[in-house]
Amino acid sequence: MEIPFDIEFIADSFNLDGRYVGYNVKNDGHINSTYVISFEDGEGCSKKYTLQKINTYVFKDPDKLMSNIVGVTSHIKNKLDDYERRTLNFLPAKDGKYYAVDPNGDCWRCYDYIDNAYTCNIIDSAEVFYNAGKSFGNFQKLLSDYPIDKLFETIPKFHNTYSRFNDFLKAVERDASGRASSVKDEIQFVLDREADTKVLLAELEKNELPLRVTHNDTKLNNILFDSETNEGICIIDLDTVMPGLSLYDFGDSIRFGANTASEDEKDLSKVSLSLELYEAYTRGYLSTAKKSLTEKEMFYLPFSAKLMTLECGMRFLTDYLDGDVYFKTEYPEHNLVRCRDQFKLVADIEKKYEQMQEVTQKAINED
Ligand code: GN1
Ligand code: MG
Repeated sequence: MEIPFDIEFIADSFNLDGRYVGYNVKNDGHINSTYVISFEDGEGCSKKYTLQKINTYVFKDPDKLMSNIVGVTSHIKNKLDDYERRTLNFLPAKDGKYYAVDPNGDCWRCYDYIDNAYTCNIIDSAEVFYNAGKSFGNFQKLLSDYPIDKLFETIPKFHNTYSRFNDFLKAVERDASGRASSVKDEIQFVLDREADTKVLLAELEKNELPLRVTHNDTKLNNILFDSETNEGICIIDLDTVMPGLSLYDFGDSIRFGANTASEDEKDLSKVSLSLELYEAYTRGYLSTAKKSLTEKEMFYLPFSAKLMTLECGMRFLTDYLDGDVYFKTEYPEHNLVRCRDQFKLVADIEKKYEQMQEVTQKAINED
């Protein structure tokens, strides 16, 4: 585990009430490092905050990043009465900026911790996944009138799958880690699907699919669920909120949440697409988002699940070839395990594609 810089010292860059008590590490994401810090007032009351080190290798411009996030959370806040538990509340540092820089040059941000809520990495209840779909559908709806031109592209071409494909080809060519010869089957798996990487981009170019404000990282563990009601209350990890296709968000949710195994399961026989979970998410998502979606967007829902899974697997493989420079890894083959997991899921989606189309049509017709 990474040894954090003095957390108390960093916390002191923000105006936080009470006396610092300690911190816990949160191990959810592959990009940023997250700590929950506790404070206490004189009378035994405690208050928690989330302190997060921004990964500036991935997000090169923290000012633009925080401008997007504060803009979007303020927009949501203005629309909701019970916003305290429904959107993140970022706290300015003492100098007024929404992040603080430590003596090592690392950037940190801080927001109120939302209590009595949980995140999940794997789901076995269709009801919770229905609620996940409802939450991301609602997020899309809340931001449907957010001015797209106020958003910075924090990671250019983030879900441009064809551009990701070309990055992958370059990584194969460079072979920086000397691993390319050991992953020939995985490389071929991607090459066989080059045509898929261009489908949605071609529709966007023809104006057949609309550009929207999207989250772009709609993993199940980016939703906070209420501990009592299991309702999805708050969407978190807003770093990649950018202009995008609604299909990126739908597809990425299915990729992660409708997998019967975790994203880094080594036993590939456990990896498959659960049609039951696919159906639950689709119904939940359409219950909140359907009115704002076009026919074409709905037509591509099953395809987006395949595409986002392929893209993510390709990114893990690219990073494996590059020598694990982007995603946090816990052991040397971690990115390869993740890649194989994603490709197994792509293959299973291809097998179940017609059934996914039928389920989707049924959910569209439902009202
Ligand atoms: C990263 O930060 P986290 O773990 O929620 C990544 C996503 C990938 C995901 C794969 C900024 O998300 O794009 O889909 O890992 N985020 C970034 O699990 O690259
Ligand atoms: Mg996350």
